[in-house]
Amino acid sequence: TKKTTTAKKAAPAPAAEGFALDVSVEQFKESIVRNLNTTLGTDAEKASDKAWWGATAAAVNELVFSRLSQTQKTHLNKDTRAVHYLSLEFLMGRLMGNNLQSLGLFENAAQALKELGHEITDLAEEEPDMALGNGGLGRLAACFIDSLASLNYPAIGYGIHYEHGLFRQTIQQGRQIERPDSWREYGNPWEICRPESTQEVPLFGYVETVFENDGSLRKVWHPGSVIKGVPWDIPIVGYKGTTVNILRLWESRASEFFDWDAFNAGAYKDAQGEQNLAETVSKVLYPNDETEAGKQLRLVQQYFFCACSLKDIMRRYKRAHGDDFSKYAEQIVIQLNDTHPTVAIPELMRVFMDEEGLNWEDAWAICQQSFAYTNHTLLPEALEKWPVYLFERVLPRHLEIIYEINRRFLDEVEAQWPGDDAKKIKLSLIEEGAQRMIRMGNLCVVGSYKVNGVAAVHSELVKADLFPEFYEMWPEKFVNVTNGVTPRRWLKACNPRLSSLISDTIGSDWPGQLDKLVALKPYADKAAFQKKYMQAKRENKLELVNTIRELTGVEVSPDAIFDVLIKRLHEYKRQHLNLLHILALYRRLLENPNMDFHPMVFLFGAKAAPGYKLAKEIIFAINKVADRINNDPRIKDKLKVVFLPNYRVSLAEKLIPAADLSEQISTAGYEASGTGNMKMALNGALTMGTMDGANIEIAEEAGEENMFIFGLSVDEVKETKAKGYNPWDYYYGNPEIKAVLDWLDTDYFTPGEPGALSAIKRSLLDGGDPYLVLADFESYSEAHKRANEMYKDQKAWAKSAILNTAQMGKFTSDRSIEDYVDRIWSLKKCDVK
Ligand code: B1H
Repeated sequence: TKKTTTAKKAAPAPAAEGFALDVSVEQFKESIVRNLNTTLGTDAEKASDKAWWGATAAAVNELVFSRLSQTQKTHLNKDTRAVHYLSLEFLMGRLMGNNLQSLGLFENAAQALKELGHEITDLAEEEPDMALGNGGLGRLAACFIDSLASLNYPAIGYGIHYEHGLFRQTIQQGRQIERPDSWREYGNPWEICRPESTQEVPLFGYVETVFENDGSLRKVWHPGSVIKGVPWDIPIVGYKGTTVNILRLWESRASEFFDWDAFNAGAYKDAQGEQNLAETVSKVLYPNDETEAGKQLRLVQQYFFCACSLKDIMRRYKRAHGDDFSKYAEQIVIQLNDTHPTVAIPELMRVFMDEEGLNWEDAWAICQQSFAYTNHTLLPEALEKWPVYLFERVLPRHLEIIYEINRRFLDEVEAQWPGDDAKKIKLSLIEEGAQRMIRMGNLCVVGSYKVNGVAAVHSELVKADLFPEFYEMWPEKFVNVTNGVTPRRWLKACNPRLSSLISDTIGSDWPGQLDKLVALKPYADKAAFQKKYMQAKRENKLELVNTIRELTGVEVSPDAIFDVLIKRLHEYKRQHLNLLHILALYRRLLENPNMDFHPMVFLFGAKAAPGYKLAKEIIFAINKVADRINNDPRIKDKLKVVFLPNYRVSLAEKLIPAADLSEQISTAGYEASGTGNMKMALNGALTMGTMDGANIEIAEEAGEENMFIFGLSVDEVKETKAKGYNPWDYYYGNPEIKAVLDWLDTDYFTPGEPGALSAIKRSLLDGGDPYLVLADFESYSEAHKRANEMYKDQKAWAKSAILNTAQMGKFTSDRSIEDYVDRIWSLKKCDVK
């Protein structure tokens, strides 16, 4: 029999904001209805929910656009130094809730809509996610531009205006199916097209060497094709502040250089070919999180947005300084979000030399003082390398420039290590071999004045393991900036119940000064506060129970422990470790139905890169195991497994406030930072985690006693591998491991199809278990026993959960940005009236 769950209780109306713009409920109503007529072309009688949402967005824009132009005017007049954040990904999610929060108008808007007959939470569901990113790296860029605006720093984000963001995932017969994402099929109210700032981007062709009369050489690039970049601006509204920065996304179009002659001469196909390339460049986001596909179109995407952005930066610079480039590096810092925008380095060299007439030394000095590079991963398969022949075809002039950078750099290596050719081979920007490759990471380190990792342990590994010789050459280049998340989206907006409780208890300054949360510490063992805190969690869980039912048909109980594992599917993130442990629990419960065990719901959300076979097999296995367990009456609902399809920002916002346990179980040394770990701890989930990435710093802040830490450390992982790890030892040494792996070979979970789940077993045994899943299994299982035991003591659990929330202040992206400012950017705040 299915339990009937309580209907969802409405979240309490948060207290009105002291900093709110002076827009009354009545004025909001007037604006929404007016926009329904004048912007949406409909009226209150016949408008769809989508139209109501659009009208509300338009009403918000009326308040945003004036601040936007005020900010831009102020930045221009004050001629301030600004950061230019170049990223192939910005995972923005939905914007309505956040923009309203930032303006302090969420309550008034909600009230206005209510009086017009609508729930703001329902209308918000009409907004498609802006999913222009894969995972953590793209979401980090989104949190950072939020913080930059909130802290009143002059900043601009540059990226690509993909027509299709990350694919939509559906699950059919347990398998992932990819469908195109069409986030702006019916228009997007948040973006403004700026055709007046269109740029031209050359591609292909050849380089001519011109001998000047004075004996000097000049290089002339004769491109084979030119495409247009049209910018779309998304206003980024700072919290409370008056700053509205922009995110500028480039869309590719066929240029006027489109070959009309060929077209008219009947070569319709060739002309069309050019048009096609031009319109393909910004068509779709590559979905290969942390693996390089090495495709020409990807290189063209990278160059396209870097060239457009540098031209845009140059136009603005020249407006203030003309052709005097002596202030370029003073005014401009360009942050490279991983190596994806590396080609900006040779492009800026090309612009300075070939277009502005600077000599090499002057151009290089400016470049080297303008770029900074963030490394986000040590995974070898993610370290970008481009075949030399591709560069030669697409960007012939840039290849020459890279060769010259390399020649001069190798002279420096020679000076440092005379006669040491091994060092040169290792450090060269070019990897020799059957297929010569350009090493983009090396180019970044050479061309940047700072290189940073994204969590303390990761930054140490960047120095010790990834770039040790570079670190020896330039120790002062390497710094750490630990990641953070914006508490506006990841607590205030997504968890109104907990947010109100916090504000009622310690005041409402915390979203802008997250370390104020420490004031909650004295409440951690107060019974009355614990009760309210756990009540908020329970109501969030009740709401999620409904979402789970709607999305999957699975019925789960809010009394169970909600265990949440949400992130891209990767072997190193070890979703299969969780799955094997679920199988072990299932087996234990079948063998001993009266086992002392608090019921658990295991929630998964994950997209697999479409070409990543094993990742897709793991999704299939989770779904098959879920089917079997959820429908096994012997288990009496003590165990539920749910795979939520199409994990994305807006789904994360529903899962995170309802999580009891946060699964952060990567092999130590592989997760550069993680940011979901911060979001869940902030919302009061206890971390079940390895000592990896930012988990280590979360443990420092929250206290190890308020987490469930397990598994090998970074050093132990290295030692284990060095000694020659053999997964078969664990298979034969631990009967439970053997039993669950052998289970996968049967047809227990895939009736009539024995072996349908064997790929996982094979990778862990024959494949050598590269991420030490079996080595960490027992320790993981023990940590889960501790968690299950602790949950029975609701007071102890509540105390730990509260202490997690109270001690997450460090992980606001505002702190990350201040660290970037202090250690890398040297920006000054710029107040906007
Ligand atoms: C991270 C990536 C990434 N690291 C290549 N590297 C991509 C690499 O499309 N590609 O080619 C896409 C993404 N993403 C993540 O960055 C790390 O794994 C996380 O640990 C980290 O928290 C996040 C933000 O720093």
